[in-house]
Amino acid sequence: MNNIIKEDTIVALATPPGVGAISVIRLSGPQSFMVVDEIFSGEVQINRANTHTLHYGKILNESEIIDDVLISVFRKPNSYTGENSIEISTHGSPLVVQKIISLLLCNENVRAAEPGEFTMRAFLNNKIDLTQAEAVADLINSRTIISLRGARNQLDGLLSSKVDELRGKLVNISSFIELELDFVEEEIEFIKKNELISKIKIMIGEIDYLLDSYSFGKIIKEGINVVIVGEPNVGKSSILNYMLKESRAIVSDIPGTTRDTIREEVSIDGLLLRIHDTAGFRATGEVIEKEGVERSRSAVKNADLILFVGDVELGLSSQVEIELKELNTSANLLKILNKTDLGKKEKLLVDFEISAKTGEGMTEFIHGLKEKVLGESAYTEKDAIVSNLRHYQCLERAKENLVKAVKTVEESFSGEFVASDLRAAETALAEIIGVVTPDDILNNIFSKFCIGK
Ligand SMILES: Nc1nc2c(ncn2[C@@H]2O[C@H](COP(=O)(O)OP(=O)(O)OP(=O)(O)O)[C@@H](O)[C@H]2O)c(=O)[nH]1
Ligand SMILES: [Mg+2]
Repeated sequence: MNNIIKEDTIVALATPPGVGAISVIRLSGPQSFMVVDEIFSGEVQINRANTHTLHYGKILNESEIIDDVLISVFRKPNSYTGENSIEISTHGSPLVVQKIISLLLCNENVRAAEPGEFTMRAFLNNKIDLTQAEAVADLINSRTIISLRGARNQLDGLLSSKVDELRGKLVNISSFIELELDFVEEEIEFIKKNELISKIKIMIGEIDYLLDSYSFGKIIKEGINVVIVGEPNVGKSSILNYMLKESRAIVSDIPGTTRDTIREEVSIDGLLLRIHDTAGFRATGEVIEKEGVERSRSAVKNADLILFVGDVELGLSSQVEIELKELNTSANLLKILNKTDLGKKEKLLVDFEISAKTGEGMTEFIHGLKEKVLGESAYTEKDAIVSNLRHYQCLERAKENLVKAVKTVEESFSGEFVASDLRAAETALAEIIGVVTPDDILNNIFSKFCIGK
């Protein structure tokens, strides 16, 4: 695909489909200007227009006016894709857009863009590296300010420059080994064994730091699953409603009000929480309630954080505790005592005491929840962090090869083997930024984009 791709001129709607104030149709490729000239009537011929200029005119189907438009001209290499590129701003009507795109597609030099193809071209034309291309998708899909910042930093090259720095160090170490291989007859030692080992170990440490950032990176990018469990009537749904600031789930004093699992999203200081209010685990013979309990169990299995709720009357149910143990979850757990407004009956060991009714203790609880999720993490979204599984796996491979290299040096110091381990580590790092990335991986990455990006 990659060889032909750059010869074609591609077109797609760049704004969301549907009615809006304005829609933008984007073209990229060598024929962009010529193709648009065939259906555009304005004061200037687009093919002669300067880069970064804007032109008013009409799109015509023979003599019929389809719409008045504004055309932005980007000449290569100064465009998003690095190719000649056009953006047509039309009135935001799906019919107008459809008509203009089909007019453009009538031209044999034009075809509809594949998902992510504009960004893929930007990558293939070296406008951005692979981590930056991936950050474009993350940025578009960001749902909270923190995840947006993380994607923005990756787009600005924070991760790329860290990986580049590591590659530089690796090349530097490798060059000593290669030199020794060249002068093997003379038996000249260019680097001491200990020094070599310590240099590689420092690199392993730096890679470990990046690997460790993955859980934080994943949390800020994807958010977490929070599951509320506890006996009937302790106030699980009331807690959900409080956090959402709306009356989402039915609350009543009848035990067993919530029978299904309810899932809602809320952002707390930029951290995305998917909160699941459940039916809990009460023993029941009734078929709908049974299903509800099954759903509670499966929510717990996918939980990152469990809110185990009790109230001042019942305390924390030992039955629920047993259920949670049986489910063997690795999720974090916060124990919460609700309804403190009713007065405490006994002293209980819990993380937070709250009242979903009066709001007492809620600020501390929500703050504590955030602390629990982000932990004592030394990372912030401003650091070079790994939030993408592909990057994580490449780093792991780089590390494995470096560990192997250390072992080789320690055991035999056979130059060829060390060199080959270091090369494998370098390839793994290069794959992150896309210097050497197999086509199927590229296709996989870009196919997840939306069309028009
Ligand atoms: N006094 C007081 N009552 C509360 C508090 N939180 C909830 N309640 C009341 O407790 C009852 C049960 O609340 P829910 O939120 O429906 O409890 P639940 O755990 O979701 O119950 P089920 O869905 O039946 O399992 C309702 O009458 C609520 O008004 C609280 O902090 N203080
Ligand atoms: Mg409920």
